[in-house]
Amino acid sequence: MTNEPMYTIEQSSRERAILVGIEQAGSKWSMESSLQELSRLADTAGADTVGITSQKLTSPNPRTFVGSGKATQLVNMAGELDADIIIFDDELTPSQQSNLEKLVGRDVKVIDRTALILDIFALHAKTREGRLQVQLAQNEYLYPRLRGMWAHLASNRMGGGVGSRFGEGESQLEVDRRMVRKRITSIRRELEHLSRIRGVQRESRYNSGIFKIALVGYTNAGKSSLLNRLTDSNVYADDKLFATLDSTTRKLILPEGREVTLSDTVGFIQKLPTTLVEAFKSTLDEITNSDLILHVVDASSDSYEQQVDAVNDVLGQIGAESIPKLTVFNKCDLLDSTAQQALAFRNSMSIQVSAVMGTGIDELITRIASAAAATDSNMHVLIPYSRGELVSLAHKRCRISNESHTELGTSLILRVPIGLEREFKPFLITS
Ligand SMILES: Nc1nc2c(ncn2[C@@H]2O[C@H](COP(=O)(O)OP(=O)(O)OP(=O)(O)O)[C@@H](O)[C@H]2O)c(=O)[nH]1
Ligand SMILES: [Mg+2]
Repeated sequence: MTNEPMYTIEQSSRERAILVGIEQAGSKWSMESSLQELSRLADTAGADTVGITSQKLTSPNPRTFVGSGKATQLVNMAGELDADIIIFDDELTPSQQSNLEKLVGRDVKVIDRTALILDIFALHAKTREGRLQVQLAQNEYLYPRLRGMWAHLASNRMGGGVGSRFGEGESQLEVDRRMVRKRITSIRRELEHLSRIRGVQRESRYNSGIFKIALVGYTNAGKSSLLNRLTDSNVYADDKLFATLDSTTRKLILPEGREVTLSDTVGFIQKLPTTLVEAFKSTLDEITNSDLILHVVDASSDSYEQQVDAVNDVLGQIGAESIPKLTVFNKCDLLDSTAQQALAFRNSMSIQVSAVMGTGIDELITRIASAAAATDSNMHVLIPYSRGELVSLAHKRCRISNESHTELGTSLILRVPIGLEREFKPFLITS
């Protein structure tokens, strides 16, 4: 199932990271699981976690995020552990980041979860559109931080590695506010152009009456693996966060012969930077324009409920909350039968599968077929023999319950997807 990795990070170039978490009352996520996830993000970006520290706070310190005592402790820790980078689990304000950098000294970078996620996106973006979307988000993030970052670059401390893949291919000269604004405007313009092209492609798919399904879910839930399993494809799937950035669409032929499309999409994560959600609007349109969302959930994760909430939050942000949704619990091969039963009991409308083992896939396909049929309308048409292509279209895209040949043409009783109704309307038998 797993292809060759799309990139490799040499062990020798891996960095040593210290993670910093804040325990805040009322948070849905436990600090431990959030930090565990941060460590996986760091790993994906090319840094090994060598130390973790945390603090209980009601609100962050405006100067250094953590308290001043903790900040001093962090400086010492960085020295003792020979750290290259300190990663905060929450977003730092530009001034907190710059104060912390001053404190910690020359050789250590200070970044936050957002910068780390942007970094991974930069590493994984493959298409022109994907790269531009990441660059847009990076520039938006960079803009208020320019002063601190500029001092950073000028003193040549960010020699590369995690958190420094900003402004790919840009000269130092460009790194000032005016240039960043200009860059943002020009990226936006190009993205709008690409988005229009994508819109036209989507429109033609809509007109073709194809039922569109989007695989949506928390990063690493198994969306790409499920796409591969359902469509016998070989898209990149890996035990890395954000393995997929660009959406891939594949055809799925249902047992009745009808074609639908299945799109793999970028994974979500808690505290997903809003700059990324905005920048990825066009890619996320793949979700908002779908007829059915398969919400893929990693049932083996201890935090699956929080992950479901995080995904639903983003779906709300992009205006996709009203699209019909089917929850697909994946990785059920990793659960024992008691856990499987409990899951089914608590989520009666959902379905359990294993993309890797292939269990539950037939049932999933049946559920997809009924969801696709639910939006269709019943028609009885008589297609003249001169319009044979319409009969072929019906076989490809509709569900036919009766087909007979008369003197005047082919008589079909069928369920027609909304997008195709106008093709068949002229041939309706009204009696
Ligand atoms: N045990 C088990 N592992 C699975 C299953 N489905 C996927 N995986 C593994 O989970 C990891 C992530 O799978 P992907 O398909 O890349 O997940 P994704 O949702 O596309 O992740 P991103 O693109 O990174 O957001 C891979 O190592 C898969 O082999 C499953 O049903 N069972
Ligand atoms: Mg994927």
